Amino acid sequence: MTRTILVTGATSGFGAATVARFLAGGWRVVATGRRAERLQALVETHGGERLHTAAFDIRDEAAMRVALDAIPTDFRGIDALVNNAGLALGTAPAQRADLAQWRQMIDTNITALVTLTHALLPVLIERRGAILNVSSVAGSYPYPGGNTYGGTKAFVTQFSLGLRSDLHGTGVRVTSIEPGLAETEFTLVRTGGDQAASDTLYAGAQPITADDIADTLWWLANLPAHLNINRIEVMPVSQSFAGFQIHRD
Ligand code: NDP
Ligand code: 8X3
Repeated sequence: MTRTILVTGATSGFGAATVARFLAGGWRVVATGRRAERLQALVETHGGERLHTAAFDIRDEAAMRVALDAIPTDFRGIDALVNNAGLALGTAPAQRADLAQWRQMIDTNITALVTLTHALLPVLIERRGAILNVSSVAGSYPYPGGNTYGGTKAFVTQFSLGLRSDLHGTGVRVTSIEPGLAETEFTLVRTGGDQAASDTLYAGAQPITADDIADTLWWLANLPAHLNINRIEVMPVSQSFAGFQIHRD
């Protein structure tokens, strides 16, 4: 039986690679994001037989519900939800941060994620499906300028664990995927389009690729039905931990 996955944030980075991975593996895919031209490009690349796209801003609950209602019958039996759409905005310390950017991160990374999850829980329970939430190492390890972004990802991880608890006995799997340094459009978005800053961050570091995360999601979605990976933290070998900072008078 052909299985179906819904991937948010499918226009770029992890999401676009995940669409390609699951289509190559024979799944049906519902791909969402704001940039309609990027979604159209996915259809041109992969064909539309097993791919349905829906362009909407995930912060717009009404638009989300219209898009869900418009999913064609063949794609409605969703077996896996990849909550991937998200972003970091800015690296300023809290005392100099832009409140509008904080709100956008909360609206996208938290509010939209829980809204979509809530809407799809009935079908995911009916199909004993999987919820794969893209969190971040930023949810576990604080760093200067990570403030609200890290807070949103801590929420994603804890929400995932709470879902596991609530969904006990339903057969639904839930995983918090926590990547570290990964080269996508993430830093371009975070810096407001500073390509040089993005290139500098990743230069020589051999960061995680979008395909690495797509492969991880593929592995998670295809595990034997009796196994659940609660959390998975993924870093490039080039990234590790550093110490606390100490201020002295
Ligand atoms: P990209 O910027 O390449 O992709 C982000 C995706 O999110 C895009 O498809 C974008 O689509 C979508 N998105 C953002 N805002 C909205 C919105 N309001 N409505 C709908 N879609 C939206 O970054 P990544 O692929 O790296 O990021 C994917 C996820 O991975 C994010 O949740 C990010 O926080 C997380 N992550 C990233 C890491 C990294 O280092 N790259 C590490 C750890 C986690 P569009 O703009 O078309 O709407
Ligand atoms: C992205 C990873 O370390 O840039 O979530 O916050 S980090």
